[in-house]
Amino acid sequence: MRTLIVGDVHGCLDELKDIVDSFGLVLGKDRIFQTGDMINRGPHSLGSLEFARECGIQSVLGNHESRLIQIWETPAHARNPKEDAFLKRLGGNLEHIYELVKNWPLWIDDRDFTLVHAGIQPGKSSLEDMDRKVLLTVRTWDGVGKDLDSPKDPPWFSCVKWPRTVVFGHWALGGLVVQPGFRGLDSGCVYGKSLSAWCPEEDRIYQVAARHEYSRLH
Ligand SMILES: [Mn+2]
Repeated sequence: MRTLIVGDVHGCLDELKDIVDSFGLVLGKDRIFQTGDMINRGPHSLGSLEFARECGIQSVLGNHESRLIQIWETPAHARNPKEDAFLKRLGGNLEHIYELVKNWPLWIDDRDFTLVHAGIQPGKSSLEDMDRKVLLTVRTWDGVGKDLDSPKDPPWFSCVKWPRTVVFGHWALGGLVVQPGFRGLDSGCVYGKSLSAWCPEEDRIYQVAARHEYSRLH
């Protein structure tokens, strides 16, 4: 049995298939996880979710899935234009997408790793005590958790001690992170860079090139 944890897919179905192939996933034997943000920005949100279900991929919730859930649960007449635009970008079948992501957990705590979308909260020793917004969106740590993305502050993972390897995504600009105790797997596939994954048993990074620049990094 091997394990593969795949970074932020963002609708890049072809690259998701490529990385599963390059790993040589054995269905029914190997385990496969994903860092969240499976949907949006790229071309195949629903296709990626359906493929993920076929392969038994277990995902944590990303900020994009969390936003979809929040908007979908808002009555249509109460949605603002930004929220409507967000739904439109997902390309239809929204009820189906919603059903597929609504029960994803905020974290998966395994014997060998802790999987979260963005990061874990410095100063807390229990995942239950952490702020949902931090788990879903943190990049940098200002000491209190007010500004979670300031270039003046250090990355959250330089402020954290954790008993297992923390595996996360969400920071395409920061790129792949391979440090003792931390694996950051968002290497910007949807921005035309690459899709990355980590196998804990082999301690090996798998990577496939993006076939296109689907979205602009800003
Ligand atoms: Mn994200």
